[in-house]
Amino acid sequence: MSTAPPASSVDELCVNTIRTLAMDAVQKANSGHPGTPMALAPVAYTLYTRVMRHSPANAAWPNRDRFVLSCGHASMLLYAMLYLCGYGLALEDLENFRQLGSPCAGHPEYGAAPGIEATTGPLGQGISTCVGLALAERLLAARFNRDGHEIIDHHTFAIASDGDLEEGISSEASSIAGHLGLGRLIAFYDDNHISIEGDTALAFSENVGARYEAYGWHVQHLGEDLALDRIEEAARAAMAVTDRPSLIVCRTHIAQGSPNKQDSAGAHGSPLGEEEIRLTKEVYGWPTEPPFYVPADALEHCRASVGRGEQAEQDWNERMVAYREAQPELADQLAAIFERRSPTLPPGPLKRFEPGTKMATRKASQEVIQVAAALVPSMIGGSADLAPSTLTLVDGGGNVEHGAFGARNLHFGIREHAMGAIVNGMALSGLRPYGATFLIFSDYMKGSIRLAALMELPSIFCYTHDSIGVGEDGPTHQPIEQLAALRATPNINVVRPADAHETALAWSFALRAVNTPTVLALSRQALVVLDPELIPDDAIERGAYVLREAEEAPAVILIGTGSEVGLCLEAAEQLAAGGVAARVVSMPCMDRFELATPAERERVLGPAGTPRIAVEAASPFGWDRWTGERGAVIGMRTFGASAPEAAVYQHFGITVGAVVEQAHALLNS
Ligand SMILES: Cc1ncc(C[n+]2csc(CCOP(=O)(O)OP(=O)(O)O)c2C)c(N)n1
Ligand SMILES: [Mg+2]
Repeated sequence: MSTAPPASSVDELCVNTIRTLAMDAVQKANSGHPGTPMALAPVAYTLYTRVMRHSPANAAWPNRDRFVLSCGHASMLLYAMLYLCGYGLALEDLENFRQLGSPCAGHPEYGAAPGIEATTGPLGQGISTCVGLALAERLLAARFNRDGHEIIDHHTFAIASDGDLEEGISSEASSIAGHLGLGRLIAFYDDNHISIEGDTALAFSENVGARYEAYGWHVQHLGEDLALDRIEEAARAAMAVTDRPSLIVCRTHIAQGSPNKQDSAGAHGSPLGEEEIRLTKEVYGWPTEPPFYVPADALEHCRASVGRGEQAEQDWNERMVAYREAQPELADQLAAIFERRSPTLPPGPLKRFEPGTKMATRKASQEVIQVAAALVPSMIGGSADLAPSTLTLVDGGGNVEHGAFGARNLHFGIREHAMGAIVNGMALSGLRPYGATFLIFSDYMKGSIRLAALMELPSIFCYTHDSIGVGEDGPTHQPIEQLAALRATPNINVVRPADAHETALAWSFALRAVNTPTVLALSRQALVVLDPELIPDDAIERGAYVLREAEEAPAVILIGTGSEVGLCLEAAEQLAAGGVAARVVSMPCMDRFELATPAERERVLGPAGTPRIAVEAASPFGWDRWTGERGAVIGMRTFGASAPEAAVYQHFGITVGAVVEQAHALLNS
């Protein structure tokens, strides 16, 4: 006779195991969020054990269904699920929740443990990243699936909380997801009426379901009855709707089962307390001791996911064998994407330009994009309604639209914030995505740029109109502090090319990146094209190089980036005419130059004490690091002004004359 309990009680056992693990881990850490995992346990459990195709033994299986816990504060829900399903987390890891070095960090950290699909915590980011994941799935399916060979056909699941859906980024992302009809995106909305300050009625009263219907989503209301069969049915109904994303609204109760904390904001972000845990476990019919109790039956039941996953993966592998036979070239391309292989690109600039002519770096970028797009099929991107200005369209690439996912050019609409998260989701899927707008609007997407850096994704953020050189549009459109802020962020390479060739190298650099996002800062205005022989092939990797050597030992070193490099070159000529030997250093990527050895640094910037002048039409913040004790920085200390470009540069004293004057002042001091 079998001793296994009837199915329903195993389910209950598993759900309560998730709940009690969350309670106990938060209590032990004396920090964290117990209430939301307790309430959402039935949803996550149903997804992981009944609905999703996933392979715990190989969390990176390319055609797995994705799951993202957008409300990252409920991280214990994910950790409990990953542990129970056999993803490689140990119970000990859960016991070390929120401790140094534990894969179970306060919020899910991409890469910390197998099965964490994205870093979440800043509310709204997770579900918006899911739009990128779901879009990538469609883009890949359109490119690689062939009749009889449906090798890409996975779903993207998310759980989003009130905070996720209050945040503007999710509105932007959900709007475009509806517009594009991303039918394989399925989000559960944890409608628990609670956020940190109390009842959500304090600040949130719209009809969320109706809003999502207006976005073009398929919306279901589960109400309060979260019986597992109902959750499963709703998920399957959502999967059956293939032309629209789905929202499943669940009226949950935070800290469900806790006699004194259920439905209270107090259960959001504090341990329940030993006594309340005891009372809650009694309600669940759970042994009050020991903590972190995992019934063998629950573990065994969840671990069956491993075998099911292996089977699903094996079936898919067989399909891949047939696919490879039928489509060997596509199979190779796809493998490169799955493995997130860095594309092989020829050394040097991807395109040659005529030295001495003038060309905006955004214009050079446009020409380079055409070459790069031909070499890197997985390079897919677009702009937030500024393509005629950012010049980021791939010629003949077609527009990605509902039902036209084989195209190349994305149109994000005026949704910078979501564009950042969507680009990140695409990068998570192995594509080489880019998103473009004016540098000033990088502020709108800073949260996503930061997550790209934190997740170590090679997202490309292509920003044009990179300075007061914008001219007439005035201070609202003239970036000042953006470069400094982006450079201050760890693991971002900010590249501001001085001319068309540096721009070509910059794209090549960005596309080859493996675990660092690249920010490109490109000029609106025309800049003189430099002699490519003067620019080393690895100029961006090195970060800075000597572009113009002085005739003799340099008395002063001029350091410029982007549009100000040309200005430094002119100043050096004038100084030379006046008998002052000046070297010009182009520093397209300060972040990379930070990695230079002391010897390389001295080779480029001269020994300590050398007079140096940095010129950048932006905040001088951070430049003194390079100019040193006998240095000066010519930059912007205020917001800009609306006037023709030349007049603005003149007005703010970013001129050849000012550099020459500053050099003399330094040498005479
Ligand atoms: C962008 C952002 N702002 C603020 C926070 C801090 N924060 C964490 S959870 C939360 C709100 C909690 O409400 P809800 O999203 O409904 O989650 P629940 O309490 O229901 O789990 C806030 C404001 C955050 N994580 N991200
Ligand atoms: Mg809530």
